[in-house]
Amino acid sequence: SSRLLGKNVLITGASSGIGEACARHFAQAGSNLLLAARRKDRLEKLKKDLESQHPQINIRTFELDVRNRAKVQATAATFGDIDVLVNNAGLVIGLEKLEDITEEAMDTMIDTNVKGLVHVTQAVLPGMRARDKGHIINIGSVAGQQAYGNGSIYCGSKAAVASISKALLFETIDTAIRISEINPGMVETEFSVVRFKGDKSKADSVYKGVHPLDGNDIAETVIFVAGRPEHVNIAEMLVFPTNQAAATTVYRKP
Ligand code: NDP
Ligand code: 8X3
Repeated sequence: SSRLLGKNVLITGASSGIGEACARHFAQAGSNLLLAARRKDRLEKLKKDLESQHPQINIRTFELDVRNRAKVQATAATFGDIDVLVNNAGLVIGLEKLEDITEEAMDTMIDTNVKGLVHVTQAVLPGMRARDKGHIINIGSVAGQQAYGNGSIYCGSKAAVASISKALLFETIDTAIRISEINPGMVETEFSVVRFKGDKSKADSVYKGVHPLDGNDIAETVIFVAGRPEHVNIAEMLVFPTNQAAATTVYRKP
């Protein structure tokens, strides 16, 4: 959409999967990019690639762990005006019963998916409010709407994202700021590789017999949501692969 031309778009978790795909799609739309993640080398590679394809846009990269509140605030001070924030950084660790989840895994999920999203939002929203302009797009999950066994903390973290998104609708009701939540179902990214700590065959088995979404499928919805006219806010979206009906209900071709 030409509405995205020249917009300054901050994407967290831009080094892989959905975030990387969003970077590619916003670049295609002529937006300037602020790309954040822990793996700076990946971001640099992506920046080089996108700059060669879209020489007119401005791309900056930020090595940023969203869990680090002080670093988020210090880094955000250098951002300038953000038009669109895509809160995408997130992860799941393991697939275990609640009583078997380690404190480290619990902290990693909550600190990243919930507190990290809040840190970045707190760093960016005041500027949007001052300019009465801006759009925050949170990547939630079907897991935030439907809990499943062995997913308690992850599902809870995404339910928190849903609640935070909804609360923000109220808190920005008298402004031109838009708050959107996109809830993907099964997307094949590095998500399952991270979940199973690098066990690629375990990760592959998640997608066996189904045609999952890929990062581009979600990036297309993000671009659609971001590209609506200013008086239109897509507050919520649930996006499944065709053969998915619920968080853990997918049809697998035998
Ligand atoms: P990937 O693992 O491919 O990407 C996750 C991204 O998050 C990476 O760029 C990673 O970058 C970044 N990230 C993780 N931890 C941090 C951190 N502490 N600080 C900054 N960045 C971080 O998975 P997806 O693309 O699938 O995940 C993106 C979002 O989509 C997540 O919020 C996930 O929960 C959500 N989602 C995914 C679904 C799926 O089936 N794949 C379904 C529904 C929602 P780096 O490691 O370089 O920091
Ligand atoms: C990711 C989808 O079902 O693996 O949010 O939790 S699921």
